[in-house]
Amino acid sequence: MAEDKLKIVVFGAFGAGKTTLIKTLDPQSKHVEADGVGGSTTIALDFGKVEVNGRHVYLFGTPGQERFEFAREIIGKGMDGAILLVDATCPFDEFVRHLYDSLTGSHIPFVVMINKYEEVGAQPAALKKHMGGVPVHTISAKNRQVAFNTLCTFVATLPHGHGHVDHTI
Ligand SMILES: Nc1nc2c(ncn2[C@@H]2O[C@H](COP(=O)(O)OP(=O)(O)OP(=O)(O)O)[C@@H](O)[C@H]2O)c(=O)[nH]1
Ligand SMILES: [Mg+2]
Repeated sequence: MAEDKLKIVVFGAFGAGKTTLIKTLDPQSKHVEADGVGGSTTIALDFGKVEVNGRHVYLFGTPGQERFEFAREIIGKGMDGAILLVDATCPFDEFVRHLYDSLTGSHIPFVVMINKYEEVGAQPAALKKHMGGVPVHTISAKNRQVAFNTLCTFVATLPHGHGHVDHTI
């Protein structure tokens, strides 16, 4: 019987915490980043693996900078599910709206995770008003238990037996 494999792609604006989330979920994860102002930024992708209730979840993180749209398109191919990570300290701007609308239009199952809820100025309730009909969870990408439990809840909603991910990864 084929193993149950899931490709889940993390989308979100620049600095939302996508790389942090994947590092927290898989400390062995790999990251292609460049030094930027005030820290590093993803310029290609993040890649991590985690087991959720016996299912092999392959996590791909995308770059958040707008100019990397082509990378998001490539990384998103064949995904079984997506996470839209939104920074609770930032407004729901045009770019986040674009990511949200793209996922809604794709018919790929996705979940919204509002990150950095513990930060000063976090406004998760204001963000939630912009999103309807999709599960929204409030997390901290630095808190493994919260992040993992939220991922488990999402994975449990995904159908079995896809196996899109290539064995060579
Ligand atoms: N307080 C707080 N800071 C966080 C959290 N998650 C991420 N950060 C910080 O936010 C900054 C950006 O995090 P990254 O994980 O690099 O964000 P990213 O979404 O991968 O960014 P790009 O790759 O540039 O799109 C870093 O300084 C992180 O330490 C969180 O849950 N709480
Ligand atoms: Mg990143």
